[in-house]
Amino acid sequence: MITFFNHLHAAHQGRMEMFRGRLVPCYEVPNRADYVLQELQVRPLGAVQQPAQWADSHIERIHEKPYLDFLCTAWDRWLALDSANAEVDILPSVWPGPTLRRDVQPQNFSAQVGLYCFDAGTPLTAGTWQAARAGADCALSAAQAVLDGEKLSFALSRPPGHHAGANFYGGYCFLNNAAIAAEHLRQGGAEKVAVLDIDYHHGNGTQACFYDRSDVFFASVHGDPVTEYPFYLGYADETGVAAGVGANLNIPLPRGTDYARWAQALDAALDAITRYGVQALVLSLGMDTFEGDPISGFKLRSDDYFQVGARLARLALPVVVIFEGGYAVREVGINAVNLLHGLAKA
Ligand code: Q9C
Ligand code: ZN
Repeated sequence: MITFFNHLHAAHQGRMEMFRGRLVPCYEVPNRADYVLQELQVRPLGAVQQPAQWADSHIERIHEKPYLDFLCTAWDRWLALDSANAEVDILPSVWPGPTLRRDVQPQNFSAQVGLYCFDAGTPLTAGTWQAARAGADCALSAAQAVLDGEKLSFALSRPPGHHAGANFYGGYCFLNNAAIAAEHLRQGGAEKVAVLDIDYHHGNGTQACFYDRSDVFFASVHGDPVTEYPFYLGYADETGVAAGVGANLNIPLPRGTDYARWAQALDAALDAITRYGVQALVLSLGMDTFEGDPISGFKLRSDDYFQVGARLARLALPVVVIFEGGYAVREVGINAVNLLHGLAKA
């Protein structure tokens, strides 16, 4: 395995997120990635490298230009409004809900924040763009490694990506690293690829990126959106549109699901990927399925992740692993590295 890591991830350090009418400390913190790196040093799986610096054109294959322009200028515009804003992060307070227009971009800064951001839990901070951009470089380098013949690569970056879409952010995510990696595999010659998302939360952004495409199969096992974030996508009847009909598989599971039941759902997703017939896999690796996760509801234990990795290895596909969620910070490294060892050694 080859791992791509960039210290710039730590430049994204949200202070507070909105929860039940209060601002509470962010769950998506820099030491999440550092704990994984540390555990990879204890139980190594190959080289850890800095990513190459990739041109913006690779990111623009997934994200719209006006959205990227907003992201990379937002912090400076925020400071220009009031220099005291340096002490607080950007959160939206108004959104284009039903009957309101999304096809115009108001000049007002707060209005633009609400246009692009779909929740109040995703602070945009001084270093968000730099961290997210370096994360996309990790994803591109990891995809390139597989194109160059590696069996397994790992983009160890944050912020995560799977809730972000062509022109929106939310769920702690800004740039969709898994989608960027999948598209890079396609451009590099893989005719069909699959994205398998095993984060606790449905990867609404990734699904949206590929919903009308037959060349990228999206499969996700996640907490049932009827009770779990992101609530408004991730149901079993979402099977794709147009050319993408049959290329989207959602397996929602109830809060409280244990490993035995979760592993059945994983096997169903793996069978579907095998039947679809792809040349490479992108794994959106969220570790928030862990029983100790503070914001999630599945019951997987640390030892289970070895078996998860071994199950994934049965696909016998090259895999680009993208780090997503997982908020039990002290265990996130052990759990992620357990899975990677199961995958690499099987
Ligand atoms: N009080 C990822 O795992 N809301 N995103 C949680 C907690 C948002 C999770 C509310 C959860 C987003 C990548
Ligand atoms: Zn998650």
